[in-house]
Amino acid sequence: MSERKVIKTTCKGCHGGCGVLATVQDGTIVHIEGNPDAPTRGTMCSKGLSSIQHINHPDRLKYPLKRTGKRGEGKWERISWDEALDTIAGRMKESIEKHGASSIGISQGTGRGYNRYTHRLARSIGTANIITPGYICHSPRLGLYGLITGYGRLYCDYHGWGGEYPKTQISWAKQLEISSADGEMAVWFLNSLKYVKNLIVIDPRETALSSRATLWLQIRPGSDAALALGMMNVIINEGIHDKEFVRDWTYGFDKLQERVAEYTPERVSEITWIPKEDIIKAARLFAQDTPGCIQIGSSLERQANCGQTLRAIICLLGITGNVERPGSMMSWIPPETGQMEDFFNEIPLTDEMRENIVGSETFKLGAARTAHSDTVIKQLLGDDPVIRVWFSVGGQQIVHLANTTEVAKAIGNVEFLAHADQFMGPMAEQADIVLPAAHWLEIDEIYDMHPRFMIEAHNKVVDPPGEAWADNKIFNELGKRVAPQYWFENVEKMLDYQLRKANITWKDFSEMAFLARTGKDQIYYKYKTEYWRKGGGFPTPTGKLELFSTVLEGLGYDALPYFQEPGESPYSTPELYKEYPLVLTSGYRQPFYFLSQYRNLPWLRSFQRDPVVQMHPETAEKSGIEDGDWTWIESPRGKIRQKARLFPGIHPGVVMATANCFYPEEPGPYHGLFTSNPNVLTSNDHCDPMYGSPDLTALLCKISKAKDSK
Ligand SMILES: Nc1nc2c(c(=O)[nH]1)N[C@H]1C(S)=C(S)[C@@H](COP(=O)(O)OP(=O)(O)OC[C@H]3O[C@@H](n4cnc5c(=O)[nH]c(N)nc54)[C@H](O)[C@@H]3O)O[C@H]1N2
Ligand SMILES: Nc1nc2c(c(=O)[nH]1)N[C@H]1C(S)=C(S)[C@@H](COP(=O)(O)OP(=O)(O)OC[C@H]3O[C@@H](n4cnc5c(=O)[nH]c(N)nc54)[C@H](O)[C@@H]3O)O[C@H]1N2
Ligand code: SF4
Ligand SMILES: [Mo]
Repeated sequence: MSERKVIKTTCKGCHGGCGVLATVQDGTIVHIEGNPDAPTRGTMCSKGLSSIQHINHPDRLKYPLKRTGKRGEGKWERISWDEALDTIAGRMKESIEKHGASSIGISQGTGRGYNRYTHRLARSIGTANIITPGYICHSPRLGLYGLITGYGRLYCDYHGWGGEYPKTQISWAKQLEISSADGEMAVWFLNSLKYVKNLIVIDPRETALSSRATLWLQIRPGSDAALALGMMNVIINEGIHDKEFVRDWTYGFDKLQERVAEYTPERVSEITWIPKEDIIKAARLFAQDTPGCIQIGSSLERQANCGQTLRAIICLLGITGNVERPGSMMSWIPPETGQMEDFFNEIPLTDEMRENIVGSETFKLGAARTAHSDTVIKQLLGDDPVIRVWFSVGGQQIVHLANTTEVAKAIGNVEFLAHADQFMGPMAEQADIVLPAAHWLEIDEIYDMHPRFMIEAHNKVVDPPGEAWADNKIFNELGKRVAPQYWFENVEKMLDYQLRKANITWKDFSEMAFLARTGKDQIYYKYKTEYWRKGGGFPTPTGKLELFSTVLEGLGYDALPYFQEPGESPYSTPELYKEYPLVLTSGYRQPFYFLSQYRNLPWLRSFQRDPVVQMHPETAEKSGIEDGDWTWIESPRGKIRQKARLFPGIHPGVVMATANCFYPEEPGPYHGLFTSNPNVLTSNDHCDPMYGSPDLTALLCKISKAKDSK
């Protein structure tokens, strides 16, 4: 038998991070399992474990392709990498000459470990028009945490390195055990539950976590800011806030006290549909059983009031002293390499780039470093769009943005679109050039999805199919053509450069598999040291944790948190509510899919063939819907079909649709994009004033039984 070799690597089948042992024989992977010595302790999920099926999938893109027919007609011709990259670079240069660098949009989907390349490519050519779903996923949290810590990354301290685990944990619109998202891994969180005293789940649906929680608050989607304000009302009125921390380290407590007085438990109960007693109980547990942390989920960021929701939650953390204390919210110090984000931050964002960001005049926080996607779309429907050349790597705006009908039309109007992916999905179908991208088992790369306390190595285990390239190679080779001074002779040199501060090379790191700063190497209570600021304090204009935000005030926003109804809701649009009597939310990550991915993998598809909409049995009965029926879900924008799943754990006034879905097996160019995707129903007209986030997870709908299936 020929030799078997075990290679250590890292999975990014989701936002990633599980350490992996991959066994290869004769250039083929024969086995995959978790690496017990990695920080993720050998755990892996179904998505990572299905990677052998993924890499060998017959539909993998293998060669660069050039469109030969009309856009979306599905006629392609194989071309060389040189022709593909020369064409893209040529179109970029032409557009820069005619319309300026801001006419180039660089896009990605959710983070897949290459965010730093998207940003570096953009900045290296002089544009900050980066189109990402960040403004509906994670960035609002980071931006608003940034008002406190200057840096913007606060994570739940699940690790116990400071001698304590969180005693009270709030899981707020989050299924961490499934989604492993946003800098955390399920395994760390699940381990911390051994030590937790109170687990509070805030979710309109019963979840795996709510069934074991001390308290489950079944909230109306989109009303979370009111809940946070109501909890603060209770805490401050009962005098159970952290008085010492508030006195010494916060700014604007009196003004906050005045503001939260408006949010009595009675009023908040009406707004949120949560019993008053439960609001009071949650407030008391969180304030009194400290330390505590709040794991925020991105459902809160896919709403047009997300900025103030997050501000309110942050103030709740502030008045309970749950920042930088062991077992509370921590901002981790990176390993010796420094933050991998330095790779793009070292190219300054100039005033010119900033001024030309699409949407920056309106959404002062959301479009401060990246473009506002919905404005990009609206402009593309008009005569004079800013974005002319769009370079897209992973991520399908056509699937993930609000109002699919408009988005599909807009993307069809882009002057020139190139897209790099592993498969031909609805976004790739719209492109002029398609580039084949490698899978994580086929690349050498430093993995740093979310800057945290560790970085990990993706080590190439097998060759990619055909001529597919690693994304980092695609960025580097395109970068060399458009802004050579910022790019590298080859990928290895580029990786060495990113590791230089730790005095190691890519070869060293590849063998190490990960580099982490853990335990005693982390510093708690940074505000009591000079870590952030000479003489101590928070890195804010006042040196304090700003409950009243001087930065927001300066930008012309309300400096104190408040609650605002979603654009469409039982209370903001009562007339519409008569016709559309249910609140619709979407998302609820499933363990076997990652957004639109993996529906083409037979094993994963077997867990849930069709997208399902969860509804309460009483709600279904009113419309004559039975479990398993195909069901119409309608909003003023359109209608889609999903299969009904009757679920007593969901609020009877709420339905939950599966998001980011199309049918890879259906014909192009859209692959069933309009059949079941909830974004056919969502609106891009009401957006959060700070971040520009539209209401993807809080709108109105009606349901009825569909006669036919798809
Ligand atoms: N397996 C898997 N993992 C994933 C993903 C995936 O598709 N599959 N997607 C990745 C991505 S991009 C992201 S952003 C993360 C998201 O990960 P999470 O933030 O955990 O996201 P969801 O599971 O969509 O939503 C969490 C919970 O929010 C609830 N919810 C919906 N609306 C509201 C509301 O208005 N208020 C409150 N309080 N709760 C609400 C839902 O019922 C759901 O149980 O997961 C990442 N990880
Ligand atoms: N209604 C509603 N809309 C939503 C959401 C919701 O919950 N409800 N969630 C929102 C959120 S949080 C997010 S983050 C977005 C996500 O939206 P996207 O990130 O755009 O997700 P996908 O549509 O799955 O597109 C991902 C694409 O990247 C490709 N891909 C995967 N890995 C790689 C890789 O390593 N390299 C390359 N080149 N390509 C790769 C996949 O094949 C796929 O085509 O959707 C948002 N839209
Ligand atoms: S949780 Fe994410 S990183 Fe871990 S095995 Fe699953 S897909 Fe891979
Ligand atoms: Mo996301």
